[in-house]
Amino acid sequence: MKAVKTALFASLLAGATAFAQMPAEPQNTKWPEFRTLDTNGDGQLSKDEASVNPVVAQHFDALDSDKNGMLSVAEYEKGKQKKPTEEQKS
Ligand SMILES: [Ca+2]
Ligand SMILES: [Ca+2]
Repeated sequence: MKAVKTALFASLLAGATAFAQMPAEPQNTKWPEFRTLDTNGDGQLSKDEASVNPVVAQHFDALDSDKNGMLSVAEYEKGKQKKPTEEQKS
């Protein structure tokens, strides 16, 4: 009887550990709100500001359509609206 209880406890513990390791929101963290990244609040994303998010940093040059080295809200929103499938096509 004791062995059964121990096995049950072990499986509960394993289940709890697996649950704790699950990421909370795997998709929605890819493109955070613009103002979250715009740490100095000037309405533009510099490369330094974008570098905190690997996905945004990766697309920075492609999104900077006027090539001024900064992302405006409009430029950033274009990237945000991109679907992963569309990124693979282009
Ligand atoms: Ca800024
Ligand atoms: Ca720009």
